[in-house]
Amino acid sequence: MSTLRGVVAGLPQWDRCAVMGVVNVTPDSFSDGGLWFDTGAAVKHGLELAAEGADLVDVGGESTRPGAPRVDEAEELRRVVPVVRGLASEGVVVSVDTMRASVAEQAVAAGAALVNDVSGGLADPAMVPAVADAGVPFVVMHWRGFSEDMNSRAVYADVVGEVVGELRQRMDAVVTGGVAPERIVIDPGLGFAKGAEHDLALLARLDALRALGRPLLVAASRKRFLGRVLAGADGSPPPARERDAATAAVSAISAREGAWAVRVHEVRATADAVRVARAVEGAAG
Ligand code: PMM
Repeated sequence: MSTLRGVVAGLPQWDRCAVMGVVNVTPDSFSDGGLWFDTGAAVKHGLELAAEGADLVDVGGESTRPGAPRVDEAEELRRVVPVVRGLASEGVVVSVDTMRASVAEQAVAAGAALVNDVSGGLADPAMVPAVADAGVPFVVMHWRGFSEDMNSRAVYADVVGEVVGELRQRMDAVVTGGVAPERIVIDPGLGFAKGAEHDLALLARLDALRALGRPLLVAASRKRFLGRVLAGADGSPPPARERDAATAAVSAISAREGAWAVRVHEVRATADAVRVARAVEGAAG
C-alpha cells in the first residue's frame, strides 16, 4: 500500500489516504474566514477535527482566496504560532500553511511536523533553506503568483503537462536547495491560477502527478470548481459551506487514485470516504 501512495520521511505512515483537516486562523478565508480567528477557538476546532478523524491538522494564518491581500508577518506569527503549539502539545500532527520562512521556523519550533507552502518556496527565498535546516517534510504546491492577481495567470495550452513540468522544476530546485527528496510532498494547487476546467482536468489525471514519484496531496475542499459543478440551472454556485458532500466525493476519487492525503475543512465525511476507498482497495487483493 505504501508503494501506491508513497512514504513521507518524518511523518507517521497511514495504511490509507491520510486526512488533513484545515484550521484557518483568518478573518477572511473564503469558506471559513472568521470562524476560528481566536487562538482558543482555533485550538478547540483543531482538536475536534482530530477527534473526527483528521490524521494531520493544517494551521494557516493567511487567506489565499483569489484577490486576497497579504497579511503582515507579525500578524501571521501572532495568529499561527500559539495554535500550532496548542495542538502539538495535545499530540496532534500539525502542518503549518505559510509562505514565510520566519513563520515556518517558529511553527516548527512550536511543534509543527510539516511545512505546507502554497508557493512551493517561491514567495520567500529564505523558505527552502529554512525547511532544509529544520529537516521537516515540505509540501511543494503548483503556484504561479500571489492571490491578488493569480486568476490572470490561469492560461494553459496543456494544463496537465504544464503543471507536471512546473512542479518537476520546483521539486528539483527544492532538492538543490537542500531539502531531502524523501521529505517532499507534491500538490497540484487546485484553484491557484486555475479555472474550474483546469482543476477538473488535473483531477482526471492524478496518475500523471503521481508519476513525479512523490506522495501527492489533493486540496479540493469547497473550492470554486465544485461550486461550478454544483451550480443550479441559473448558474449560481452553492455557498462554500454547502460543498462538503462534493468535497467528500473528490476525497474518495483522490484516495482511489493513490493520493497520499486530502486536505479538507469538514473531516467526518472525508474520513469515511478514505476508509471506503481503502476497503475497496483491500478487496481488489
Ligand atoms: N489551498 C488553500 C490553502 N492551502 N495548501 C495546499 N497544500 N494546497 C491547497 O490547494 C491549498 C492549501 C486555500 O484554501 P482554504 O482557504 O480553504 O484553506
